[in-house]
Amino acid sequence: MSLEAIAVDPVLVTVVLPCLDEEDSVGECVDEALAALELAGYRGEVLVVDNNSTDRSVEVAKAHGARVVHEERPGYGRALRTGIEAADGEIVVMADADLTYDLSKIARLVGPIADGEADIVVGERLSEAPSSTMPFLHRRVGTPILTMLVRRAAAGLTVTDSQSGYRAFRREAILSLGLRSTGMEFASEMLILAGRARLRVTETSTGYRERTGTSKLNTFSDGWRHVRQILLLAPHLMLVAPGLVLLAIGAGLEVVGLVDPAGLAVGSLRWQPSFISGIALILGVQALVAGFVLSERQRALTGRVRRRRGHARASLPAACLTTGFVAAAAGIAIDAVLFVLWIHTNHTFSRAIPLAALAQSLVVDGASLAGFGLIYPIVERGAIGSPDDEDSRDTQGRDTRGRHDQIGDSSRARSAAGSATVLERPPRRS
Ligand SMILES: Nc1nc2c(ncn2[C@@H]2O[C@H](COP(=O)(O)OP(=O)(O)OP(=O)(O)O)[C@@H](O)[C@H]2O)c(=O)[nH]1
Ligand SMILES: [Mg+2]
Repeated sequence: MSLEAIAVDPVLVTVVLPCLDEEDSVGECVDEALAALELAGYRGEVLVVDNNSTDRSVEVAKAHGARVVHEERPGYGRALRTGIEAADGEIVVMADADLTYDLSKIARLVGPIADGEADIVVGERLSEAPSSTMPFLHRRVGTPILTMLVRRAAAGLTVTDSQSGYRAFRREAILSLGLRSTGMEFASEMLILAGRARLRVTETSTGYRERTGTSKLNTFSDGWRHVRQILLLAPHLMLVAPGLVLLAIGAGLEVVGLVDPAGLAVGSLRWQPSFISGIALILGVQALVAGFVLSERQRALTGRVRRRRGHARASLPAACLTTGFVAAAAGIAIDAVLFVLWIHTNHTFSRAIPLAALAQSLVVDGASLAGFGLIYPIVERGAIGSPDDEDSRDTQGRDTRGRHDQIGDSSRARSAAGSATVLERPPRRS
């Protein structure tokens, strides 16, 4: 093929395969992907992203015609981010190098994107996967729960398998999301941010095959990384909403305790709701405070700080400090009254228990709120008197700390061709 022909006919599809010690399967994956691209008539390449594999993965991948990128820093998400940045194609397909995804079905994923009908197409695994391909815990517990959370965090996304690692997308659209995760939680982060950016996300069934070689997935630590990622991106979902529910339950049970101080009859026993009410009120406030802190950090990192609301936010710590002191003082006052009544009367005051529970919640919640109001402005500004305080905000007041390490960052893209990442191209297949 002449140089002119290559110039007018650029690579359309890059298949990115993160690879860590997959010598037994990576070659077959590369073959399958190249054959599928050829069959579909797409000009394409296969890009294997290696993370210091200790076996012959790199050698095998190159021998089968893949371009290989070395990423020094570990992690599935990190490898994919490097691969997407290094991809030549305007459409990227991501998959595993372990033969689980049927790469002969690449056209099903690429087609809607090439036709301009979607920005991301997810290869759904569960409906056509034999039960032997996935542990029960992943299929019936982990994937459905994470998918439910991802869908809610992404506002309106309709995918049924958020944990599939077989996806095709417009490279530019994904770069514009500024993905930052380094591990398996990359899969959740991509869909949540894509949903929020109103990218067109669709799904097509691609099945799932039994893995060759050893899994790199750790059910619990990687599961937790997903949950943590969703928590950070959607604190309203996992902290603010549960916090409000707990507050409502706590307040409701406190009223029940005051109305009927003898407690509720449960069979031959009586249940005193004041204790659980105190716990719910305390946990509810803690969840709200944590949710607020996380959503503020999230807004700052994504630059979604609006000037008009900035004043309301600035006064919030002061409001928390005042409310906290008032609540704690009210709790102490109730305790003092109960103490005086206890000293001066010889019988137990019937509403003493619900009132003592309320006083306890007010003191703990008040102290938490006041502590938050006191500490938050200091934490938000960074170290007290830090000379970098001013430097960490850009001209629109956005927090720029930590923003360098995200996909699509141009300086990082440049370094990808430099020290951390070394690109190696095999001779092009004719
Ligand atoms: N480059 C690189 N690749 C990784 C890393 N961790 C995992 N991979 C690759 O990413 C893909 C996904 O990892 P898997 O172990 O298959 O995880 P999984 O698909 O969630 O789990 P299984 O269902 O057991 O396959 C595989 O091709 C791995 O070789 C890493 O740290 N660096
Ligand atoms: Mg896999």
